[in-house]
Amino acid sequence: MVKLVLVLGDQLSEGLSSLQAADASTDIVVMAEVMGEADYVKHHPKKIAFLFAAMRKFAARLEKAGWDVRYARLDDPDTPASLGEVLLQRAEEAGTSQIVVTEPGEWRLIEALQSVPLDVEILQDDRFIASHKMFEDWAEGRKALRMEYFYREMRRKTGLMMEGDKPAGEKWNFDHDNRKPAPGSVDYSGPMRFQTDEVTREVLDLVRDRFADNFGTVDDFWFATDQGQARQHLAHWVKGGLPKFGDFQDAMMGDERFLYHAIVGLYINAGLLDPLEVCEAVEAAWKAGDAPINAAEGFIRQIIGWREYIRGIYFLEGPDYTSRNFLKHDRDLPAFFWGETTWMACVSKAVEQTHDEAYAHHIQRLMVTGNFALLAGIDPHQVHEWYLAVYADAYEWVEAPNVIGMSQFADGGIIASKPYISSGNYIDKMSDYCKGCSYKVKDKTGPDACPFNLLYWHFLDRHRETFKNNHRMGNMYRVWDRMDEDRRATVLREAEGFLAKLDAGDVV
Ligand code: FAD
Ligand code: DLZ
Ligand code: SF4
Repeated sequence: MVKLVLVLGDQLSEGLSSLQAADASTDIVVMAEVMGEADYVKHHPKKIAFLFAAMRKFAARLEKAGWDVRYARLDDPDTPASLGEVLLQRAEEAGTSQIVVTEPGEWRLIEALQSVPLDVEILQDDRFIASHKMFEDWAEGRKALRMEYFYREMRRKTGLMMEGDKPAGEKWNFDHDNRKPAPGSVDYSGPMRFQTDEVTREVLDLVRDRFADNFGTVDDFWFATDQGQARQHLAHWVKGGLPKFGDFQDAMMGDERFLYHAIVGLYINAGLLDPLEVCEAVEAAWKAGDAPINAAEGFIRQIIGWREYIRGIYFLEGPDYTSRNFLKHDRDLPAFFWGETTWMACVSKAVEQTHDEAYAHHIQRLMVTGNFALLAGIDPHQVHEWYLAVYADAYEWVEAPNVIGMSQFADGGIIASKPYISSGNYIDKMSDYCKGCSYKVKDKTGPDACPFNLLYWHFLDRHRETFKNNHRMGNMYRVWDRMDEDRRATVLREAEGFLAKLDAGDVV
């Protein structure tokens, strides 16, 4: 019987397990732009445009390679609303009930496909280095699932930056060298920007027309939309950005949205770049003496360490992960996350850049917007839906553990051994935001006090019972307890005042 191979929007890889399991001379590839995937959260228009353009180009490439591809476009009135309905429609047309698909990256979609009344075979996604089994075996019996130990296994498994069974440079981790504050200027021109081609232009018109109300814009669209372009971008970054990637990985600058970051997450996650090919390019640059060891190791750790570990946690923890709320936070996401005015320059800059680019780098996500949401006690599910919607690289398998786990501590400490919180001091040290802010980062109390300063202590105080025995937080509590009582009362009162304004919808 003919098989239908369902290829999802983030499965644009020729080596995909479902394609390998099918026969180009008899089987049929099904791809579809459907409203059900495009609006279950209000994705950023650039993310939708990127995926649709890349899907259309990938479909054309498969056709060129001899596949019979049945591609449904969003603007075709016959296109159903969900992928399940598309499968039923195509199965009837082809007179088959056999479906093969590589495992989707979201429980929601896995469950939806499992409930389609056809013979749906779900294959492992072997574009990842660690299979579910490997991660489960590694996790089995461990008290704490710390990324660092998993990462070492991945170094051994891939052989990346290994000298025999020892890590290159005699250290597994060069993070110590990777914490420099914002540089005076950036000597890298940023990600490679591509002219829009005909396919992309058509998609941009469609997205402008159908997703006009979503947060974000398609203006100045520059993403790569096929494998060839993504590879050109990678080579450009390895040459210009990688050498200083490590040094300034944690830095933030108002006028430098990309600094030395790779901007490869969206391409890898959609399947246009293979994670190992990216790491091998970085390793080769280091071996050739074109990039220092702290940059190469730091980057490879993000991909074979963090990325794989995060995925392992998502599938290990199961479908209820996104509804966890360990700290019982229940405040609504403030309107300034959707672009309304805030006087906090750091948040305003991070949100503005997210609106324009569907991108913010790791420290902006973790220590600005994520830090604020955690300190202010925002409902983690709302935070999760925001991150899933607004970033071009966001799919639940990777977004949820980063948000629910790493950023909001809503999983109770599976990923993070302590909450990632900071006062304004950290943001001031790592960025140039504070000098243009209406608040004063040096003010700990008073009308101009930086809200991060007030909320930091408020968070620690209100969660004392939960964290007082966390040995990594002992110092924070000692500093708080040493403050004089009046001052502590003032901080808490002013923090409450700030939160009350937030709840009232006042501009803060
Ligand atoms: P670079 O900074 O150049 O890093 C290189 C690559 O390493 C990334 O492209 C990515 O593939 C990988 N990587 C680094 N850190 C992580 C991580 N923690 N988890 C997974 N991969 C990692 N990443 C996503 O791909 N999708 C998301 O939806 C996402 N949401 C996040 C939400 C929060 C709150 C936080 C703190 C992090 C999130 N990340 C997410 C991780 C990280 O911020 C992005 O991968 C990175 O910013 C993408 O930009 P880049 O390609 O320029 O990465
Ligand atoms: C994110 C996304 C969007 C916006 N649209 C589509 C689509 O129309 N068709 C499709 O096959 N996939 C889309 N995707 C990606 C899926 O949502 C993705 O496969 C799941 O989130 C699992 O990672
Ligand atoms: Fe952000 Fe506070 Fe600095 Fe303003 S002063 S930019 S709110 S950290």
